[in-house]
Amino acid sequence: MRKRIVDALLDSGEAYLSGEQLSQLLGVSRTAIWKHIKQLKEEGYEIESVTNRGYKLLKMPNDYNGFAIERALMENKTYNRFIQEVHYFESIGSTNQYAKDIASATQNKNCLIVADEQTAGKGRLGRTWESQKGQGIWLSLLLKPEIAPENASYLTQIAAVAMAKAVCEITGTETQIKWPNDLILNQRKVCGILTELNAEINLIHYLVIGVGLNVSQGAFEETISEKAIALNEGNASTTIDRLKIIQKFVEFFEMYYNQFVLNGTLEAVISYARSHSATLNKKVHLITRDQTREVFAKDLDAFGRLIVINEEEEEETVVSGEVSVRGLNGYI
Ligand code: BT5
Repeated sequence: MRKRIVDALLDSGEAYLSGEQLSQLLGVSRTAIWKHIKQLKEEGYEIESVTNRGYKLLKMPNDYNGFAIERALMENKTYNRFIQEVHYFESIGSTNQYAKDIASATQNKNCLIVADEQTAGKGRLGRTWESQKGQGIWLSLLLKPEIAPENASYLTQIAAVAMAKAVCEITGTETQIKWPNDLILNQRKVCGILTELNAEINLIHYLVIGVGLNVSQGAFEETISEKAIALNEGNASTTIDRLKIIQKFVEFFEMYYNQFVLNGTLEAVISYARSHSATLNKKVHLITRDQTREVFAKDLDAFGRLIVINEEEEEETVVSGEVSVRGLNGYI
């Protein structure tokens, strides 16, 4: 609908189009038109509204916008409408929070939420995620998979591998995966993933996978400047097409998601995660909620769980937690 409104405004050029005219043209109520116009403004369209005259489009947003993202997804050769709705914001608190807010209203649709800036980006465990305007890809997938809640963390691995592969394909840059959810470039964090789940004991209501990828930051806030990096590695003259990365990310994610949700296999994902791991074959600090232990990271099992050799020289399988390779204060 919003695309049709934009087309109508473009056709009308310098002339104003009234709410009534738009409503007749598109067969929806004036209130619906008003709501779509409001959302278009949030997406960066400059639309003038004048009482008794109507609406006039003054300026389109930059190339990074909801329609451009939808168009890019449709260009995927293998794309089968995996994403049924794209929501784009020039600025928002957190795409994960927005995804949760709309979860019940979107029924069974898979949605992609993208923002050019987040003012309250979230990391795990209440941490914050720096998401400056125009500098990265800040997106969330809202999904309603029919899988057991305890398997939800596997989708985080799928997202990590899909993003690592997308980055590699579009920019040629190889990143490493720090178990379970970070992408690393030159020993620093270039991407983080936050998966949030709303479920009953054996039923997922919805799942939100938030991915933050630093693309072209010049400088990070001081507190993270030692451990964060962007794909352009601080070089302002390197241009990286965020749309193309999103397009490839969704393409890979859809492929692996279907392999897992429909056929129960994660083989290709785990094989990529193993060969691109920043964690395996190293002594690591394993950080769980109440303790930190030094263990040896031996392998990933068929579901991407971390197999470690513990202090008693016994093999142990770890489902969740964080690892630090260099030490408690080091980053990777
Ligand atoms: C994560 O948390 O790595 C998950 C980040 C998820 C961000 C996405 S963006 C789209 C979606 N909407 C959201 O609101 N969130 C998701 P964690 O492992 O807890 O790492 C957080 C820590 O990384 C912080 O405490 C900082 O030390 C560091 N950090 C913050 N911003 C960073 C950045 N842009 N790049 C690298 N490190 C960062």
